This record gives sequence, structure tokens and C-alpha cells, in this order.
Amino acid sequence: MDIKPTVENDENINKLINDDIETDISDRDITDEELSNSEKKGIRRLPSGRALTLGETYEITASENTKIIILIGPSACGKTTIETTLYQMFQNDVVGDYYFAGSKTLQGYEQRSYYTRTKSKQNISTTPRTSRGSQETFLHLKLWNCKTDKYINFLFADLSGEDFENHIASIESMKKDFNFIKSADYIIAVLDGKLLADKRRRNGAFEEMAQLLRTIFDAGLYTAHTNLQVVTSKYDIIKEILLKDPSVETFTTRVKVELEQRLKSYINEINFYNVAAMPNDNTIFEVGHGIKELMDSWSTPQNSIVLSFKNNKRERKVKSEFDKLYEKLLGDSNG
Ligand SMILES: Nc1nc2c(ncn2[C@@H]2O[C@H](COP(=O)(O)OP(=O)(O)O)[C@@H](O)[C@H]2O)c(=O)[nH]1
Ligand SMILES: [Mg+2]
Repeated sequence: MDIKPTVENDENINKLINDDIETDISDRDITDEELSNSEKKGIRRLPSGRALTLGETYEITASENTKIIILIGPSACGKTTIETTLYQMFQNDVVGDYYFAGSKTLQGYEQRSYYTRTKSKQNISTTPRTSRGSQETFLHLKLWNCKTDKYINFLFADLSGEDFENHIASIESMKKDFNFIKSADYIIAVLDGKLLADKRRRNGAFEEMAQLLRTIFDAGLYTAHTNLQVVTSKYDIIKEILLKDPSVETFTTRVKVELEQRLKSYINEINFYNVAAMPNDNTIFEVGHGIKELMDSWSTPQNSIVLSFKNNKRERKVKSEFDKLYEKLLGDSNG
């Protein structure tokens, strides 16, 4: 008997991994209230393993040691790859002192990772675009530390500049729509290393991130427990360009100084990391380069860094689209 091999095409995979599908299912006709009512009646939905909504993360955050990590950055900067590569690293091995101890979102991880795995067999790996409106879906990873015999849970969500631009009409609605950012222990600003390596695009990439961060802080979407980390993704590309163009190094140093300067009224510490989650050539750079250091930072207790909350209108030198939107928001909220 002939068995035909199944051929996956990109369109199928895109459908498969599309987060809208998940959002549709998790929100389908059933509100949190209805859910708790049905739970009272003894009816319980079976866990699907898909990414969790904020409400669904409560069971984990309420009962166990949990860190909420929100990655922000424009689409294609490398957020999903960081999330899935960490998960994949535990499929292969122990990472430092940590063992994989489970995940309530296995399907969510597998859907996203499947794409990376198949594509990474090719020369250039790609992960699918996370679709809009999916910012409230969380991936869950539970780890066990063999030295301390303690468990830690990580909940990951990601958010792009487009998510902001498409969802907000006023600062009030922004506060409401993105209020979940306040629950973050770590906000990770992902700077696209591929753009930083490009002379013509690096300034734009930096400005966009600086504005995005200032908007988040100005809207008060943080607490005294929020830590800010800036991750330069696709570090393999930066390293490659450095050989030909040493100005990249000067630029990345400037990025650190400038960001600290611009955000100093909110925070007194920003931590910087270089990551190559899915390098183009994994014979030169290992898959997941820098991710262990990042993970270790989330499991180490940190001091809170937030100094003050400010929501005042200030002079702005650069008028980007983001700035105009921001001005509009403040204008709206100030009546
Ligand atoms: N060279 C290189 N490419 C990467 C790396 N990480 C991610 N990418 C690529 O960057 C693109 C966008 O990544 P993705 O994680 O989907 O970005 P997101 O939209 O921010 O979630 C994909 O084509 C990835 O394969 C990396 O470390 N090195
Ligand atoms: Mg994504």
C-alpha cells in the first residue's frame, strides 16, 4: 500500500500557528464570569494547551512562584523566536541548574516552534508573524532548580508597536487595553539587531523603541516591581557586520547611554543583553546564544528600579508617527 507523505505548505502553517485562532477559541462565547459560573456547577473545560489569556494565568500566578515577562518591539524584531527558543533549549537539555518541569501551553509552544524547527533546516530560519490582537496570550514554562529544589514559572507575552497603534484611541483606553503590562516583572524591549546593523535604518529602529518605552512609562503601565531589560536580538548579524563596519559598536554604546538618559525620570537601572536566538549560521553562533543569561536574570531576585510616575506633557524634539499619536493621547486625556 502506498503511503503518501504529508506536505505542509506555508499557507497551512500560517493558518496553524495564527494566534487569532487561539484568541477566538479562548474567548469563544464564554466570558470569565460564565466560566467561573460553569466551574461552580462542576463543569470544567479541559486544558487545551494553547496560549493562555490573562484571566487563565491566574491559577498559576495565585499559587506559585511566577515571573511575568512581556516582550515588546516592532513586528519581526525577534520576540517569538526568543520565547520559543528558550522552550526548545529545554527539549534538548538541562539549562544551567534548571530542568523543564512542564507547561500549560505546550500546544502554543509547539505551534510556534514547529515553524522554526522546519524552517531552521534551511539556510535562513523564519518564525511566523504573531498576528495582531494576540498580546494578551501567554506562554507558560515551569522549571525546577536542581540546586535549590525550587520551582519557578515564567509567563511570556509579546506586544508590538502595531498593537499599540491599532488598539488605542485615547490614553484612558490605552491604560485599559494594556493594563496587563503592569503585571510584568520584566519588560523586555527587543531591539532588532538586523536593523541596528544597517546604517540607514538603525536610527529609526532606536527612535521607535525609545518612543514606545516612553509611552508605556508615561501611561503609567508599570509598578515598583517592574524591571526593564533591553535585548539586542539577532546578535549574529551584528557580529558579522562588525568585521566590515566598526561603527555598529559605537552606535550600540550610544543606544545604552541615550536610553538611560531618556528614561532616567522613571527608572534608575536598565539591563542590556545580546541574544542570537536563531542565528543564520549555527556553526558560527550557537542556537539560543545569550538566552541562558537572560533566563538567569529572571530567576535572580532584583531590586525594584522605578523611581517615579510621571504623566506630563513634555517638549519633544523628534516628531515621529508615534510622537504624534502620543501627543494625541495626552491631548485626549487632558480633555
Ligand atoms: N539572523 C537571525 N535571525 C533571527 C534571530 N532571531 C529571529 N530571527 C528571525 O527574525 C524574524 C522575525 O522573528 P520573530 O520571532 O517572528 O519576530 P516577532 O515578530 O518579533 O515575534 C524571523 O525570520 C526569525 O527567523 C537571530 O537570532 N538571528
Ligand atoms: Mg511574534
